[in-house]
Amino acid sequence: MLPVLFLAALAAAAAQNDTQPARPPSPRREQFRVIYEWNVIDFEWRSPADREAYLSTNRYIPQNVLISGINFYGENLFLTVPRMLDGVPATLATVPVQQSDTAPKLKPFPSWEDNAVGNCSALQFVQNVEIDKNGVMWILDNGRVGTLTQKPNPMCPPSLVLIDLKSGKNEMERIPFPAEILNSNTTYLNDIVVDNRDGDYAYITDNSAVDPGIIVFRRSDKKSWKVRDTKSMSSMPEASAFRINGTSINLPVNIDGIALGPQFYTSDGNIDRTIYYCPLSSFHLYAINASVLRNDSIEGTDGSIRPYVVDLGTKASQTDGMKMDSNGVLFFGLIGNSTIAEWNTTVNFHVGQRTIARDPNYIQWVDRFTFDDRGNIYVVVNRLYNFVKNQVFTKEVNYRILKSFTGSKSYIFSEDLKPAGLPGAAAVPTLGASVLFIALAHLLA
Ligand SMILES: *[C@@H]1O[C@H](CO)[C@@H](O)[C@H](O)[C@H]1NC(C)=O
Ligand SMILES: *[C@@H]1O[C@H](CO)[C@@H](O)[C@H](O)[C@H]1NC(C)=O
Ligand SMILES: *[C@@H]1O[C@H](CO)[C@@H](O)[C@H](O)[C@H]1NC(C)=O
Ligand SMILES: *[C@@H]1O[C@H](CO)[C@@H](O)[C@H](O)[C@H]1NC(C)=O
Ligand SMILES: *[C@@H]1O[C@H](CO)[C@@H](O)[C@H](O)[C@H]1NC(C)=O
Ligand SMILES: *[C@@H]1O[C@H](CO)[C@@H](O)[C@H](O)[C@H]1NC(C)=O
Ligand SMILES: *[C@@H]1O[C@H](CO)[C@@H](O)[C@H](O)[C@H]1NC(C)=O
Ligand SMILES: CC(=O)N[C@H]1CO[C@H](CO)[C@@H](O)[C@@H]1O
Repeated sequence: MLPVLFLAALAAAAAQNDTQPARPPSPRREQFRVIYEWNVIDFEWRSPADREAYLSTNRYIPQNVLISGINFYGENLFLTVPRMLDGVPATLATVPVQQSDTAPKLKPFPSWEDNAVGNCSALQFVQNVEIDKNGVMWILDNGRVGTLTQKPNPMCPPSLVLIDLKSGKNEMERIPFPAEILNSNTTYLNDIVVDNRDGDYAYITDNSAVDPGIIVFRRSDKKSWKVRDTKSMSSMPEASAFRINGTSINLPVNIDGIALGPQFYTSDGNIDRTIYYCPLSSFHLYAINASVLRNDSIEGTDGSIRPYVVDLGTKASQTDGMKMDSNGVLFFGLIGNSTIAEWNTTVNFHVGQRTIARDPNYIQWVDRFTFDDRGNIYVVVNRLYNFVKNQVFTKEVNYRILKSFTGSKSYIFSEDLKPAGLPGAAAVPTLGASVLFIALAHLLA
C-alpha cells in the first residue's frame, strides 16, 4: 500500500493580506501529497546479473544517483539523473505516472544503450528536459560528466538532443552547440523553456561558474547565440549561504531557474512573451521580454541586454526550479523556508507571492516542477545539499515526488494569439477595429 502523506499546507499564509481589496482571493489549492519516495534510486536492469556487474565495477554506486528534473508525456514521468558523481548508470529515465509502487525502479530512456557513458551518440549528462506542445522532447546534454568530482570529464560536446515522442520511435537528433558559443569545459546547461512560435525557440540557462548566460536556440535553422548580463545572472554573496533542516551549505550558483509567460500584445500590435529567471544564489527574480532575446543580431557582450532586464524584486529565500502554468501563474520553491510558493504574474511581485505549502520534513530542497495533462503539478524534492556535501544518508528518504491538483496546464499550452499586424489591434479592441477599418479603407481606395 502506498502511504498517503499529507503536508501541512498553509494556503496563502505568508504573503496574504485579506484586508487589501486590490488582490483577488487565492484559489483553494489541494494539499500536496507524496506519490513516490526513495532512499536510493534503483533501475530496471536488463538482468540481475547486469545489476551485479555494474555494482561490482562501480558503474552503479547507489548513493551517487540523484534525481533532479521532471517532465510528463503520455503515461510517464521523465526524471533526469545528472552524472555529477561516478556510478550513475543512466541519466534520463521514466517512472509511470500512475502509481503502482512507492519507490518504482527507473527505466532508462530511450534505452540502456542510449545512456552509455563515453558514447557521444548516447546521453551523457542531462540536467533538464522540456517537452513542447508538438510532443518533441528537448534534452539538455552537457556532455561533461563528474561535475562534482575532482576531474570533471568533458567527454562529448554540449548538445541539444531532440526526440519526437509522437512517432514512438524515440530516435535522437543530436545538435552540438558550436564551440564559439559554448566552452565544453565550463558550460553547464541547466534549464530550458521552449517557445513554439515562428520556428521554435529554446531559452536555456547556462550557469557556468565563469561565463553565465542565456543561450537562445532556434530550431528552424539550428542557430544559437548567447546573451550575458552579469548583474542579474550571477550569484550574490548575501544569498550564497543556504540553511535547510539544520544543514548549512555555501553554494554560489549562477543563473538557474527559467520560466516563460503567456503571449501578450505589445502596444504596437506585436506578440511577445516574458522570460523570468533567477540565479540559484539570489533572492531576486528577473524578467526580460522574449523579443529581445529572439533578435539574433543582439550582441553577446555583457551589458547589451542590460536596458531590457527588469528586477522584479525579492523573494523570502533562494529558488532552484520554477514552472509557469498556461494562465501565467508561476510556481517556485523557497529553499531556506521549506516552502512551495506561487505568483500570479499579472499582480505586482512584491505583494502577489503566496505560500501554498510549507513543511520542514517533506519539502527539503525543491528542485523542479512539471504539470501533467489532468491539472496536476508534480515537484521533485531531493535534498541536494546533502548530495553536494557527500552525506546522503541511505537509511532515510532522500528523494520525493509530491503532487497536487491545481487545475492548470503547463505554459507550453498557453493560448496562441493571432498576429494583429496592426497597431493597437488587440490591446485596445475598439481602437483596433477602427484602425482596421482605416487600413481596409486605404487598401480599397
Ligand atoms: C494589509 O493591508 C492594509 C491596507 O493596505 C494595511 O493597512 C495593513 O497594515 C496590512 N496588514 C498586514 C498584516 O500586512
Ligand atoms: C552508441 O550509441 C548509439 C545510440 O544509442 C548506438 O546506436 C551505438 O551502437 C553506440 N555505439 C557503440 C560503439 O556502442
Ligand atoms: C578544456 O580543458 C582542457 C584541459 O585543461 C584543454 O586542453 C582544452 O583546451 C580546454 N578546452 C576549451 C574549449 O577550453
Ligand atoms: C515587455 O514589453 C511590454 C510592452 O511591450 C512592457 O510593458 C514590459 O514592461 C516589458 N517587460 C519587460 C520585462 O521588459
Ligand atoms: C536587433 O539587435 C540589433 C543589435 O543590437 C539592433 O541593431 C536591432 O535594432 C535589433 N532589432 C530589433 C528588431 O529589435
Ligand atoms: C526564509 O528563508 C530565509 C533564508 O533563506 C530566512 O532568512 C528567512 O527568515 C525565512 N523566512 C521565513 C518566513 O521563514
Ligand atoms: C491573476 O490575477 C488577475 C488579476 O487580478 C485575475 O484576473 C486572474 O484571474 C488571476 N489568474 C489566476 C489564474 O488566478
Ligand atoms: C534539524 C532538523 O530540523 N532536523 C530534521 C530534519 O528532517 C528530519 C526528517 O526528514 C527530522 O527528523 C529532523 O528532526
